[in-house]
Parts: sequence; C-alpha cells; structure tokens
Amino acid sequence: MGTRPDQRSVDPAAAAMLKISDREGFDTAWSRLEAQQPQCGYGQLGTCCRNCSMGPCRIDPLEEGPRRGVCGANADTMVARNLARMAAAGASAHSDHGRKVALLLKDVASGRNTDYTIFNPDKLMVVAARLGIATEGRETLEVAGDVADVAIACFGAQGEETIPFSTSYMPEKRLELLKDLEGTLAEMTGARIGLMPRGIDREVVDIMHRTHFGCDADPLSLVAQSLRCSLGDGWGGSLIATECQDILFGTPTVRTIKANLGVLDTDMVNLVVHGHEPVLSEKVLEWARSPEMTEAARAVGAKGVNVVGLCCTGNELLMRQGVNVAGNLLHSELAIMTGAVEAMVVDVQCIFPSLADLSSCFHTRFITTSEQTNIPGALHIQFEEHDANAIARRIVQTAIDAFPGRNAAKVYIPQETEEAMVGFSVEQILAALGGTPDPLVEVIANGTIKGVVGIVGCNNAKVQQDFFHLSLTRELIKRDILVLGTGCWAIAAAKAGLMNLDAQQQAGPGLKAVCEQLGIPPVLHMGSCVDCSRMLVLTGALADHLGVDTAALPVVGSAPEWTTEKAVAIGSYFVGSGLPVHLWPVPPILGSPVVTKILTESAKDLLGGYFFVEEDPVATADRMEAIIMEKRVGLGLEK
Ligand code: MSK
Repeated sequence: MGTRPDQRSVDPAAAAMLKISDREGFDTAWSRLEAQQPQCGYGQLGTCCRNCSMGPCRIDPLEEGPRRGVCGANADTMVARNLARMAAAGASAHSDHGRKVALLLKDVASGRNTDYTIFNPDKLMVVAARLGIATEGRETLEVAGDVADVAIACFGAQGEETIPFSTSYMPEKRLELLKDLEGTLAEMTGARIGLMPRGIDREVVDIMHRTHFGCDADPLSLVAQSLRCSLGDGWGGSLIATECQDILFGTPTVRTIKANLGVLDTDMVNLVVHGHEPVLSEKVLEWARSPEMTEAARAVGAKGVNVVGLCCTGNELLMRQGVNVAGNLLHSELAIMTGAVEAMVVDVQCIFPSLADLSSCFHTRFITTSEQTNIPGALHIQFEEHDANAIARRIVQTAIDAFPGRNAAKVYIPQETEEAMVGFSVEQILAALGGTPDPLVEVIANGTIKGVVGIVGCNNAKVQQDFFHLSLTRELIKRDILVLGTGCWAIAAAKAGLMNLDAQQQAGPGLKAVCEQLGIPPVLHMGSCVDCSRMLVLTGALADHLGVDTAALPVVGSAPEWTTEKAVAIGSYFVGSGLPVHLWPVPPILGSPVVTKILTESAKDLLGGYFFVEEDPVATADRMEAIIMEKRVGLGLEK
C-alpha cells in the first residue's frame, strides 16, 4: 500500500490490524481502492449511461466530445436518471427490510409464527393509535394484526393517495407544504409532479420506469421523483421497520456497551453478526446465551459464546440488548484478520463479498443467511422466520464447532475498546427530558444549545476511516450544538469515546451543562440506518410542538463518509423533510450544472431542505453553525 495504516484510519485498532494486513498481504477495501486508481471520471460526474444497448454513452464535461448520447439524452438527463436509480436502490433496501418485519408481525399476530412474540405491547398500542386503529378493549394480537395490515398495505398501494404511515407521522406543516408543492410544480412545468409518497413499491417502480430508455428526460421531474421515492422510504419503509421492530423486540432504552475490536474475547467462541436486520440476530443472541449452547462451548474448551455486532445489525443489538459492537463498515475485514472470529453471520446490505475469501485464510465460518445475499465461498444457512429457533441454534453450533480449529499463532486482538451510552430512541430522549420536548425547546430557545445536527452513514475507503465523523462531531459539540445520529457514524463516535459521560468535557459550556444535568453524553446514538426514521420523528415532534415547519428548525443533517445508495435515499428524505444536508464525498452529479443547481439551490426555495458539499470538517461545522444561526434568527431567537 502507498499509504501508512494510520493514514487509512484514525482508529488505532484499525491501524494495528492494517499493519498485519500489509505484512501478510491481505486484500482490503483500501488496497482494492488503490488498485482501482485512477477511477472513471465520467462515473464520478454521473455523465455515463448504459440504460440501453445503443450505449454505453458518455459526455465529456469539458465539451470536447459529443454533447448527447445516441438517443439524444444530454448530461442533465443522464445525471438525474443515475441519481434517481441510486435513490430507488437505497429506498428498496430499507423498505424491503421494513416489509419483512411487517410480514413477521402479521405472522406473529395470526399465530402462524410462534418463534417470536410481541415483546412491546405498549409501543404497539401507541403505533396503532397513531394510525387511527382502535385499541380500546382489544386483544394485543388483534391490534397487532391490524397494524401489520396497514404496514403491509403501504408497500403495495396502487392508488394516488399518500400512504397512511406518512400521513400519520409527518408533521402537520410539512405535510401541507409537500401537498401544496404539487400545484407549484405543475405551474412551473405544466406536468403532474407529486412529492407525497404513494405505495412504497410503486415509487421505486416509477423510477425504474421513468428512467427506462425513452421516458423522462426532465432533470426536475427526475429529481422530484427521487425525493418522492425517498420520502416513501423515510416516512414509509424505514419507519415501518423501526416501529415494527420496536413492537417485536422492544423500544431501545439507555444502556452502556463497549465498542471496538477489543470486544472480541480470546477465551470465548466469537460470533460476529453483521448486516442490518435484527430478526435473525435477535434469535442468534438468544441461543448463544442459552445454557445449552454455553455448555456446548465449554465442551470445546471455550468459556461461552460471545456475540458481538458489526455495522447496523450491531446497532440494532446494542440498542435493544446491550450487545458490544466490534466496529463499523471498514472493520468487517479487520475483525476476521484478528484470527479470533469463529463465525461471521450476515443477513443483508453492506457485506463485502471479499469476506468469503478472507475467511478461508482462517478457521472462520462465513455464514450467509438471506436469499438476497448469496456470496460464493460462503456457507449458506438459509434463514426462515417460521423456523427461527432451529436455524439460529444450528448457526450458533456451527460457530462452536469452529472453535477447536482456531490457530493461536494467528490470533491478534487489539485491546482498544471504549464505553458508550447508547439506546436513545425518541421515547428515551423524551423520558430524559421529563416526558415532553419543552426542556429541549427551552435550552434551544435561550441559546444554551444552538441547534441540533443529525449525522448518518457509512465509512468510505476514500476518506480516512472515521476522520470526518469524529472531527465534525467534536467541532460541533464544542460549539454547543447537540449531535445525534445513526449507522456507522454512531459506531465511530462510540469507538472514540464520544458517547460516554467523559465526552461532556469536550462540549461547549452550554451543551456541557445540559448534558451534566440530564446525565447524558453530548453525542446520542439513535440506532441503525433504518432508525434515521427516529430522527425524522423527533424533528417532526419538535416542529409540531412549536407549530412551525421542520425547515424552520435549527437542525441540519450530514453524511460525511457516505458510501451506499441507501445514504442517497436518506439524504434525499431529509432534504424532502426540510433539512439542509451536508455530503462528503461529492455525489456523482457535478456533470450536470442543472441537477446540481436543483439540489443545492432550487430545493432550498421550494422545500427548505437542500444539499451542500464540503470536504473539510471545520469548514463543514462553520457552514452548519451559520445555517443554524440563520434559522435561529428566522425563529426570532436571535437578532
Ligand atoms: S451499515 S449503510 S455502511 S451506515 Fe447501515 Fe454502515 Fe452505511 Fe451500511
């Protein structure tokens, strides 16, 4: 590698593992990125199209080549179509996750699945009431069946109406604004361009249709449909995932966990769960903790089974069950290189195919479980919800069976871990505030806290791992801006100790005082990628409480090390919900000045939310603080 390990990651545990990786010659995301240089400039600008077989076509932004593809599509059309397809793929991943949980809830309610139960009937009743479903005097399973029916219907709805999850959860003024925009956009373009999500699946299909050869060529309507589809993710699919998971597995509560590779234990069978869906990992955890499996582990010389998480499966388990987390996206290969992982069990999304080859260099069983994530070289144990206990037991036993094959000479576990206070669901945040948003509103109104930034997203090998996440977070809390978020950002913050109470010392005087009074860190873990819906719900609650639109709030979003198409959908539904959103790296849109202008300027006029790009964390914090101060002036909180 041309770069030192500490240039690739700011995490000392990662740097230690990368030294081993360089010495042993293991392939990693970093080495593969290096091998890909120089990367395609057309792809980076978004000006290549392979949507038909007359292509692939590309447009040179320096205007030295053809200005149109074979069909006549120009750079604006290409960029907008490519962006729309990214949003559709991202929304599909989140929403398909939500669908599976809704279907499981239905099966539990009807008695078809007895391997799971309704763990949280209180949340069920709250969700039902919000959806207008009668709860008074009704059996839990009956209400659960009705909630599941409404959720399932949101995916396949065929009409023009907005899905009930969106109408029931969106804050009032945002709902009105998005409805009214249909008229505004019709006046601007003469076309019917809606933003309120109809059926979740329909919005994805709409994008695939309108980006098909010979359909929509207008960058404005293509961007609008990207937003609509993404809003169907945020206020639909992801929200359904979060709410149904809370009903089935419990609403997260505040607890303390440990984060980083040091959570792997030399004396235990280490079973790493990775991916996104807790339906499998909850069961694996249950079985790993069972007396039967503990005994089986002891029989092979281990002290027990140590389940730890990675990425968002890790976030789901830490939020509800207090399970330690081994790391974020770029730690997935590093965890296997410790030589101490008996099994890495994956479900869907963010799973490098390289993990299969890498596992074969060790005794590690790399176990895929989803029909949607088949990886050559993996051991596939198909997970079926209706047979969850038997399959989870088999998976744990497979990990235990691998333990005797561990080669002690190959084991190196970096000892780094940090404690993190996690589990800040909206319910827990409100509970910490005494049951009402009033205290938060008050400290924002009197300037003790200037505003709130929600950070989401991934690691990206193009950015020094965790550097942007941590620098930006530290810079913001120093300025009395509360930071909360999800996904791999949250794990980065946990690994760096920003989620323990000592981190209060890094906050500005106002934020520090508030955190000390409430007994919370200045950086709040709100969950996994689908739990970005929790941030929407919290923002909506603040807006409704103040009787303003979300765009008026001193709240900004960021995805500073984004990687996946899901991040495009998340950023888009934040923008559609009225929030300014920072992105780094640059999304593939710069090949079209028109699309760039729509997303960074016109969106601000129409929606209040818009994207901005900035590569330096301090400059990003400066920009965010300026936006927050502007919003504060708008609310009459500053002169
Ligand atoms: S796991 S989507 S790398 S946050 Fe949700 Fe991390 Fe991004 Fe995957």
